[in-house]
Amino acid sequence: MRSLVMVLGDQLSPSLSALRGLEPSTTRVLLCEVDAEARYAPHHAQKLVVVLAAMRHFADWLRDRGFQVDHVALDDAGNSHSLTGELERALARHGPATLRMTLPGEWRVLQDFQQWSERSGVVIDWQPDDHFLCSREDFASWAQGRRQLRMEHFYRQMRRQHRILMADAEPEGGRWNFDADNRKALPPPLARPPQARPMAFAPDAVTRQVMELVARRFPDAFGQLEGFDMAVTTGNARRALTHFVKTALPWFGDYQDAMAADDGYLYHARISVYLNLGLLDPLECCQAAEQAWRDGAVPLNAAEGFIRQILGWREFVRGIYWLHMPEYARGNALDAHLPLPDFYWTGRTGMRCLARTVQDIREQAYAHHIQRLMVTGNFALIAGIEPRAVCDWYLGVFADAFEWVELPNTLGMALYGDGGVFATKPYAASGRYIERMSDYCQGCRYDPKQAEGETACPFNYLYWDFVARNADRLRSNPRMGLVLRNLERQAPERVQAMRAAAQRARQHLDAL
Ligand code: DLZ
Ligand code: SF4
Repeated sequence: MRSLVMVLGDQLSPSLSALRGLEPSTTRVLLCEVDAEARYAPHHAQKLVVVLAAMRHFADWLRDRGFQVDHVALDDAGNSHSLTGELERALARHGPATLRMTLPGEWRVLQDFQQWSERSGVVIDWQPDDHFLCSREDFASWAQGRRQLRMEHFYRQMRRQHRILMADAEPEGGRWNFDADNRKALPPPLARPPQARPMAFAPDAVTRQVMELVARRFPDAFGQLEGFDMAVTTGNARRALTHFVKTALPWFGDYQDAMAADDGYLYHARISVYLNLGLLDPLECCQAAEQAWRDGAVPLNAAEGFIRQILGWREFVRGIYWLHMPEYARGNALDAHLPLPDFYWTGRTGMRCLARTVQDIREQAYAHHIQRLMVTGNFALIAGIEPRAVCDWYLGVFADAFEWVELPNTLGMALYGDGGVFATKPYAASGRYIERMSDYCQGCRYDPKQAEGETACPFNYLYWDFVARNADRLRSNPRMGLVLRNLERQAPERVQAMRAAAQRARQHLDAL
């Protein structure tokens, strides 16, 4: 046997760089299920299932193509339960001439392998991480010399470079970004376009076995295991993409920022988990949306909005992550120190927006970006929860969360913990935003129009307390000028009352 290739749990691509050009019959591929990866974050039971089931299917796919495969299962006797421990055991078993890997997505994992390589003297032939369209090096050169890194500028370059939604040198439709069209409030149920749930897949035999394993080995894992319906193969992930383009993409743009108490998906795709595991390729997703627009099946604001998430945001957050790690993870620019309330796990709170969102997450290991940014993220920001605790939660509870995407989005965008590397201002909002964009407030114990008194919406007084608490820090930011002036225009007694309510609430967040 000539080559050993180690494939990690989020590298499950048929076109993986580490496998390219190798002769299957003389290549052994190592995949291993280990406790260290299952336990480094408080993973949702369904996240464990999707990763492990997709790994097992990928091992079968490789065998069918003639590769020799070592798949180490969680229950295997002798499993050392760490990635480098399993690599060492495989090297001892096979003594290969070369060892190849695709660069990992997470800094922590790369660090472990590099330290192991130095200690052991074994050279790893690293291949580029081709789950992304922009390499780390290309992002670093784009970023060099720029004072502020703006997604919009990066995105335009990516559109040009990959020729997506372009009419020669100009963007299709004459604009790069149709975001202004993509903030429609949610219509009442009967006036909504037809419900378009992501394609659901009944667990196959491999997945059912993994579900049984997860139930047995991780009985205390967060979230509900029943109801698991994600794709675990590239074939099914592609079916889910096609289904999304047909059934939901036409409305994805319009209602991208809307939230519904009875529908945790609305017109979102739920393909992020497939992309991040390597089951789908980012370019094929962008091309599918572009083709649907060229065929006249979806409006341009929908196709562009969807493409921007993948070609723009996804690549940009990953670029920021590698540019700033490891210091990035320690950011706490707003000096926030409260512990994470228990209701982030239990959903037990009178705040209906939060209770419903946590319920969605418990049931499906998913919430869409506005729930993540403006409900769970916004609350943590304005209440002043410690970024580390919030980041651990985000990393665990969402099936699509890996640190390269989770950290910039949570610490940077939602919590402003990086002091403005990622976002131009804190994404803080009062209950009025949630009221406008959702139907959560109907039937909530609190009143989104009140900022004082027994039934005042906590988002309102926490928001004004957040602005007042951080006024000195935010004064130098021109984008905060209007908000600070609005604070100063309010009667001092009203501000005082809201701040007192916020202080009381912040001592007992779980009582809300
Ligand atoms: C997330 C995850 C889990 C739960 N389990 C495994 C595993 O058992 N084996 C493995 O190779 N990878 C797993 N992963 C994904 C890794 O954590 C992932 O490769 C790193 O996060 C690098 O991005
Ligand atoms: Fe959330 Fe406030 Fe609306 Fe209740 S009233 S659902 S707490 S925003």
